[in-house]
Amino acid sequence: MKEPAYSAKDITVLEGLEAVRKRPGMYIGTTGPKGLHHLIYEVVDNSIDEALAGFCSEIKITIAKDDRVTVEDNGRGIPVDNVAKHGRPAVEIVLTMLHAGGKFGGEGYKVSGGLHGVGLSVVNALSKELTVRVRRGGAEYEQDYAYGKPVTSLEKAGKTTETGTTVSFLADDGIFETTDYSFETVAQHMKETAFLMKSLRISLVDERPEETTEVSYCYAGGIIDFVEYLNAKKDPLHEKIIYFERKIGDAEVEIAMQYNLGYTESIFTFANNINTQEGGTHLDGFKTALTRTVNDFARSKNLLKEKDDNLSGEDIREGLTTIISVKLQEPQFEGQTKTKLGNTEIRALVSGAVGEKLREFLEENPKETKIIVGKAIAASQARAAARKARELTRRKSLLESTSLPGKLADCSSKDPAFSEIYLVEGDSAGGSAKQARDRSFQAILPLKGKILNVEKARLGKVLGSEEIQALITALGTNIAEEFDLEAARYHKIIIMTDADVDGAHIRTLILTFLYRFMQDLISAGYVYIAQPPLFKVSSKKKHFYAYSDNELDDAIKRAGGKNYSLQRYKGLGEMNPEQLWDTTMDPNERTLLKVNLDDAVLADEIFTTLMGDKVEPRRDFIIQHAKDVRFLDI
Ligand code: 0RA
Repeated sequence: MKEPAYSAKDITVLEGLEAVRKRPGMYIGTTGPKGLHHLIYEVVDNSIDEALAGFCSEIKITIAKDDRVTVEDNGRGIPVDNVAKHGRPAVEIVLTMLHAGGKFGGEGYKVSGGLHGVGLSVVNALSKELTVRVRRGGAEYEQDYAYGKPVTSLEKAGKTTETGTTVSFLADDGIFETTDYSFETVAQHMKETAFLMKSLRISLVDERPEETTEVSYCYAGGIIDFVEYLNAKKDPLHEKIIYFERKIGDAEVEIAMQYNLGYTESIFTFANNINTQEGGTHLDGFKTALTRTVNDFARSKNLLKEKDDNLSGEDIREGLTTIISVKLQEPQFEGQTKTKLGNTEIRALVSGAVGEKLREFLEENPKETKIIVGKAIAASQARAAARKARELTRRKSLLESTSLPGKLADCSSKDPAFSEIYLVEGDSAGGSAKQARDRSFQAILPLKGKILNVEKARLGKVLGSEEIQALITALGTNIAEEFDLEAARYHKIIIMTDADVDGAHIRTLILTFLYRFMQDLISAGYVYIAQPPLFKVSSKKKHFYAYSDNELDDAIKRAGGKNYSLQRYKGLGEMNPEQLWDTTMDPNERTLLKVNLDDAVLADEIFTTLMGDKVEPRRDFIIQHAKDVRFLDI
């Protein structure tokens, strides 16, 4: 057992909580669903810090019928003795003073997570009610708060031999747009966290449905299990998952990797358990060292001849699934969404570890190595062939001197911020859309039915597809390594397909392409899904549209409830241009769903499941989500 070297005096206090209620966005980013979920993660992060310090092995989260969330851990318990400077118990300081807590006091935690690191006090400030229970030193203590302020003093509630902390809170519905937690979202986040925290058990109980739902995650293999899970729906190229770790001072890195038969690269990076979606120094260090190590090794073993070019990074990462997890004392988060790791010392830590340990692995596992290098060489040859093909088409297009695809009906605005493009299924709907649009800012690109499934094809074939070429030139950004967000010709890319199964399939194909080759377009929030109506209810001269089965009753009511006629739209083609404009394209009337990638791991899983070549998982997934047709769009 480690000696607790921490007491109330270590807790430093910075400022009060009024500011949080006045400007919640400053502290949790948003008061939408994302901010709401952040409350749970913030509380859990405190328990995780306790686990990182080596004192907590279990965390249990419960969502009650009234949306009250309880997070319980078996750590040391928040200290309850008085803080001299304030004459109040430490736990009260932690819950009422902004930035109070071990994280900022120097000693205390080794590593701290939390995207914003704002802590329990912010959760308290944004809760109508909050109760904290501490089990420590033989007793259980309890204190209640409302809107961040104590309503009772810390009281002894009984004896116990256990230790730990329980925080229950009821998010303030006067501040949050919604207090409806998504079980799936929380569960996915907790699963990922459990992978990153070897052997920590995280359970989630949802008491809201008629029948209580419970999931529990605990992975003895940590990120090795994570990679196994990510590759479960793919075909691994080698059995053994490559794993290594390295510590230097307070910083540590862990890497697990395994190749699969596919062509996509799935590398997920984390810093203090936070998914660094924008990458950063850990990812850079990994990529550089991977490319160098594999090339050096391949040459030293004569797998690459002297005259051969080096294998490119992209070639070497084809079909590679990797988790990189770093934990460090003072993470610097940069970038647009503050998910890019900036600490420069991490680059060398990671590249050093990869250089040394991967080389060792390659030396010691000739069978695996042969497969890995063979795969990279195959990728390189395919890429060379594709390049030749592309050069040919490029020359052709120079001769023709038309840079934009012929079937694009462009808009007159040249300002991307005000321009939108509709990607429309089929020529006939494309025709209606062209008539319906406001050409000053709306462009239309009709796409022929089912575009190529890029999940199952190599880059060369992808680029050979006419539809995809049209899409790339129209959007203007180029793809993959050459992708440039600044060059985007439109800041709204709207996928408009029929509201049926085929439409959903085509939408997924387009999304898969954007996800694999233009991911930043989605991260930037440029990609949307149009919502054409499913029904038209008409009475006398008025029309009412319904966009879901649920809305239909409402539309009928609004139409007077009697003497109405009902039309069910099977496709965009059944609407005349005016109707299409009114319901789906008019910025004042339409609803667009923004596609987001909040959870990169989940997104990867969805695309693999839906578009990969294993039938079984796809069927399971579709059955599981049958009622939830919008799962991609949340
Ligand atoms: C400050 C100091 C110590 C532990 C904690 C805070 C702590 C906070 C939370 C929040 C949720 N669960 C928690 N568990 C612990 C160190 C206490 C010691 O030295 O014994």
